Amino acid sequence: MHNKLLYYRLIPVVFVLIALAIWLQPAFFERATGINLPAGQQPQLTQTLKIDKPCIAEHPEWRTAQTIDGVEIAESLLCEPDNPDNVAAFVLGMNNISMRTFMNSRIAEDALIKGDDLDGDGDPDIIHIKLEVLELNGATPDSPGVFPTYDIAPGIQPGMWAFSPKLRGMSVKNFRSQKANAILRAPSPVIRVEQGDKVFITLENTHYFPHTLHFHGVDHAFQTAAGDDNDGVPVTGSKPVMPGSIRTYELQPRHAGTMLYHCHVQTDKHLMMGLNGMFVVEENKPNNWLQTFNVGAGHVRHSSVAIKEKFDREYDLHYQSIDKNLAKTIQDSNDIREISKQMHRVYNMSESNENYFMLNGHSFPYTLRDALIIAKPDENIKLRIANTQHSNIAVHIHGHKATITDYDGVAQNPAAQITRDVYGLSAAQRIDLHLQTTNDGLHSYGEGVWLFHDHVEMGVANDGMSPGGNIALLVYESFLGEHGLPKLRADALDDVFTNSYYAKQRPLWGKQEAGMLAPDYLHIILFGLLIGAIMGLVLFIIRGLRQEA
Ligand SMILES: [Cu+2]
Repeated sequence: MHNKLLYYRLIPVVFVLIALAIWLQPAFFERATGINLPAGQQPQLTQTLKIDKPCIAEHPEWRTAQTIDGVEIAESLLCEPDNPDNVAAFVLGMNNISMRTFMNSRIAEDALIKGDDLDGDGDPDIIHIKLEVLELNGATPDSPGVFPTYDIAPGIQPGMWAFSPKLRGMSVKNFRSQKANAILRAPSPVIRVEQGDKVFITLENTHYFPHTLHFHGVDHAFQTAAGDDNDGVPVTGSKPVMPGSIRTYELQPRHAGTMLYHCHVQTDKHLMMGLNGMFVVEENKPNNWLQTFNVGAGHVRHSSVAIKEKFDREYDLHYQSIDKNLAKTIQDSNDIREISKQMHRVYNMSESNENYFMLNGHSFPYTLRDALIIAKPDENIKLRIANTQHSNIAVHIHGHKATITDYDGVAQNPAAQITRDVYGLSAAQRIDLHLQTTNDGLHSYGEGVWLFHDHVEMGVANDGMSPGGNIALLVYESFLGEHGLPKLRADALDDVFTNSYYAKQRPLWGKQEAGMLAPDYLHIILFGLLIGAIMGLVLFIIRGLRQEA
């Protein structure tokens, strides 16, 4: 009788072993080793996996050099060039363009007004600019997805805000598309004015949060002529520009250089959400009709007179980063009170990470569409670089050493200018580079497809998946293919132009599922031993109980 109790007591042990065996079951274990997506990436999992075309070539006619309303617009060999009608409108002002140009742009008629020539040198000196605040990839009550969509890389749609020249019409491409139209994009546009211009910048706050404009490094008085806030800091000036209201800032910059502008309301979050842009003050020159906006940064297709005197090409390079958890706060709810609570009280910036790194509003591989530096041998190229990330950047150009001519918008004494191949920029810093493509073993090592990227390595990944982030290319024209993409190995981009790669569902080498890399022999052996132990124990119990009976 005593022994029979012992055999019954062994039965729960069998169940424990069975539970252990189920836990160790090889198939189950392989599923569990599949890479789990971080919370911020969950929406991508529900998308259909798709492979992108490296270049969509939507507007090949936008690439050629052309003259619109008398404005000369340089050729852009990029796969996704900007709309030349917008460039013409940004040079002349909405009040000086033809109806055809106006209809081909998506800009509001009061977004940019160019007025009197005060100094009589042939160009307008009174500039009225209207900016609004727009949201990308935000929550919408109309559908479970985000709206309007803006992919920084394949399948990656973080929530963002951007200043924009005041737009006209729909925020999307057309009635059948949820995609943001080409002007509504990251980063906030580069703004260009001339030394001595009287500039009036009106912020029309079309957004649900208060915002301001602060002109970082740009010569401006603390107060406007009427005594209103002109520095954009809610603590030292007026209350911020509340939703639905407007404020006009006034400046007449005396000093030329590469500067910034950004929102100064809870700057830690609003800046990282995308409310920052480059602000360039050009030297005063006769007949200097400037391209007031460079939407999305990148190639400047109508440079100033002073730049054309010294350089063959000019590029704006704007580095930005995104914390996926901060970006997600505007996607989780349609309720402004809830977004405000999550963003400003629950979210803790001191525990933040940067997950996505962008150059001119895109992360690799989309940087290949619109953020290339295209060059020819023996050229002089002007690069304006701004860092609006939290972290430092160390921009490195392969095959070249460029000269830093200006720091934070102030020219460096030519005798003290430094030529190097890594350019460090702390948060909010700017440098101007003179890139020479003379093949002399110092300034250039010759023609090719040369990488340029942040050498702080987390910057060259999309949420840890590399290659990604701010990787871009310096491509010589002789190495450029027909659609504005560099001539590369035929399958070089197959793996990265797919949303499954950045959703972490596809390994870099091979085409298998990421979760099925190799059998786990230790667990298979343990599983086998456990099954053996269970069977042995069951037989032992049955045999013992029979003997007792
Ligand atoms: Cu703001």
